[in-house]
Amino acid sequence: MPTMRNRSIADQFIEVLRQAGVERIYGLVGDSLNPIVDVVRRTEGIDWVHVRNEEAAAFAAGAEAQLTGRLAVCAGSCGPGNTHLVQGLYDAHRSGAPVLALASHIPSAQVGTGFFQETHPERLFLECSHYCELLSHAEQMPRMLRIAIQHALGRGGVSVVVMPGDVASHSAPKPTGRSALGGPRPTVVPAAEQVDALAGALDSAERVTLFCGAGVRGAHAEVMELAGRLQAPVGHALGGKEWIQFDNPYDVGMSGLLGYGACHEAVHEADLLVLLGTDFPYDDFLPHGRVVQVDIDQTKLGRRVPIEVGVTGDVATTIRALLPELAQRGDRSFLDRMLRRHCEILEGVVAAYTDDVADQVPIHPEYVAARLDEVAADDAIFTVDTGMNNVWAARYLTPNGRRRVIGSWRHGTMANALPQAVGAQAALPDRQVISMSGDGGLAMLLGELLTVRHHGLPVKIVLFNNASLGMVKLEMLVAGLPDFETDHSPVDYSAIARAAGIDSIRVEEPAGVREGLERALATDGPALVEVVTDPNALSMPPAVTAEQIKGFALATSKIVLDGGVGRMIELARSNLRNIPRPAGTRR
Ligand SMILES: Cc1ncc(C[n+]2csc(CCOP(=O)(O)OP(=O)(O)O)c2C)c(N)n1
Repeated sequence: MPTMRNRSIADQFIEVLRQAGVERIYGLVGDSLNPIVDVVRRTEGIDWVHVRNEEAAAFAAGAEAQLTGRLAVCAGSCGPGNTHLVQGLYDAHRSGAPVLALASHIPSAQVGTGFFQETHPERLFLECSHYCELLSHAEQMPRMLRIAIQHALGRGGVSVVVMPGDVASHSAPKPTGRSALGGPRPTVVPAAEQVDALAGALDSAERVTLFCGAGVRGAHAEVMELAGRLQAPVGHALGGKEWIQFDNPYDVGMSGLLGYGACHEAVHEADLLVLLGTDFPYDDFLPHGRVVQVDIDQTKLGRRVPIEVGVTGDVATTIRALLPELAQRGDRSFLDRMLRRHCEILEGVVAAYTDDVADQVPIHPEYVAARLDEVAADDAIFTVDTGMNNVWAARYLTPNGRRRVIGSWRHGTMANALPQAVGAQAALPDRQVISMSGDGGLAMLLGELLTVRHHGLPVKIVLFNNASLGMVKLEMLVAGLPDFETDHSPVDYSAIARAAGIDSIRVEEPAGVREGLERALATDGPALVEVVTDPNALSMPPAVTAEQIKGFALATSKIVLDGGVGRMIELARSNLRNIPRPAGTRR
């Protein structure tokens, strides 16, 4: 270890990160970053995860932060190394993931001269960070780095420290010392008058529906109690699924473009909709009647539709404060109608799905997703590519409170799944990590196969290879456009992965799907299962406008307008069995 006297800013930087519990930095070494990388080389307890594109570094850090709740770090060298970070940082920031990005910079004496590789990182990252500052003077350390860390952890999102390579090599004029971080995020207790107002609104409504987003994390018991008290159906946005769609006798599925089941109806037929911890952006899917909202962040209140009451508070605490003010309702007619409707919808599509697809070639992607759900571990972590995989994950992955499912839900960028799997597996080496990749997504950051192999990360990649940008094909069809430039010539990705040193299987017949997945999941190291899937297996949103149908019909008459909903049907059926039956009546 260097003595106190010759400690550099780079040494100090890494020491502060270690104090904050950081165990790895995702990035690509080079020029201005080298002083930092050299300290990582010499320091116990912190590793360098060598990615092939800095975009992947930011995705990986974002995944680690989302899954662990702790600070995760990525780094890019000056200029192009920085600009590559942008996509992943947008994703991390919009997901509220506490990520620190070290944006290395050109020599400080050259700033403003149009120097080789010059960008202005402190402008570049402004929109995808809570904090983005230039560390141009050694005296700013270690304070500036600690401020950046506090912003990432405290506000939930990205902080960027921009540091010219020469500053990293300076000796540190100040001792590093120690400074405490803020600890876990605080509970936000709602104001009593807001809770009263919410109780008043609920009392005055006959039919209430709860609609849940990612903010219901940790509030499962409370939401169930509230739903039981109000006899209210519970729907969710994609972000809420993993926290609420299990052990849920009130489940009516999901709303939105990828939605299914009776959620849309329950949301629209309620005379009061309760938004719980959701910033669901598709206001077209929200009713314009009476809405109340609970969110930990006041800036989210009323930003999608006008609300009658807004409560700033965390969901569990708010519901606990609310329950004593609510009487138990006896009338379950609305709830039961919605549960029946939900089951009916699922029964309809499941029949279509199970009858056809077990023998269908090319393989129906929903068949793959359903098998994957069956064979994956109870505490598997799924990372899901943007594209049709969003639909398959939303409809087929059965949450249980232990599994995790992350994707680019808010930024909606392609190619997220594999690098997110890298971060998930690096941070949680004992968990089964499954990347649900599209062929477009995989191709976009294909080099990350090499990262997986290089670090021996036992990530399992399930590739839905439909030789098409399937989601865009669907968009074009819905808009009444013939699909154009969406299809690619076929590629054998299993051969590419094999050449990279990854165990690979290519599956072309439905009969091989389950076995292929099981074999891959049983592999010790990384494995890829490439399933050749049907590019025309499309999925329709639950509420389709006449315009959209017209477009769809214009474009093609052969598209299947269904969406099988695998094991969600089991929950729907068992919830139906819970409906109390007056003697002598049939369900
Ligand atoms: C970086 C980026 N470019 C373009 C898009 C628009 N887009 C959304 S989904 C998609 C197609 C994804 O194709 P693929 O990964 O093959 O998955 P599929 O939908 O076929 O399952 C595209 C082009 C995007 N979301 N992100």
